[in-house]
Amino acid sequence: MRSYPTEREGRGLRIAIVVARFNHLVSVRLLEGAREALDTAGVRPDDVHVAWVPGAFEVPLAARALAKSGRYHALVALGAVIRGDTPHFDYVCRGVTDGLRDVMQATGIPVAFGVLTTDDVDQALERAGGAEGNKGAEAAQAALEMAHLCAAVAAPPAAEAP
Ligand code: INI
Repeated sequence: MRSYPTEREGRGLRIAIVVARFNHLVSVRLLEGAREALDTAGVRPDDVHVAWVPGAFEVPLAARALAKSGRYHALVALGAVIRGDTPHFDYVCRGVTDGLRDVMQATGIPVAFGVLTTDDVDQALERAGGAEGNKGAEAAQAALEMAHLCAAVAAPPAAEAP
């Protein structure tokens, strides 16, 4: 059995981040986690492009445009959807999850999912640099790994293919 190597090196990769402004206090922490993780992995700051959108519901449309541009090896989607008293939460969650899945499937560009869906703001902050880590950083690392995997599957020289 041969496995594709797990690779999270950032040098030479160009990454787009789409971040929802809604629940801004949480979003900026997710963005900082993602930025730090990409920097640590070796992605050049000039190769990290950030697109702000109003809320999580708008994230898939911006992600689609960025993915279709052909400029990026992978995308990172960030935001926080926090449960309220109405079913609105469910519709926004479904919109962003289904939408991002569709973007990946339509374009073949990896989209890492760093959109929090929580019951309250404390749960969100715990996952945005608090006790539960930073899901923005985790999403950034997932984006790098998937960029390498997709590149390896698409174009391995025959002798090196698993
Ligand atoms: N958008 C979020 O990103 N998080 C939320 O918690 C949220 N809530 O709760 O309403 C939210 N709503 C806005 C939505 O994403 C759109 O921006 C808006 O409906 C305009 O299309």
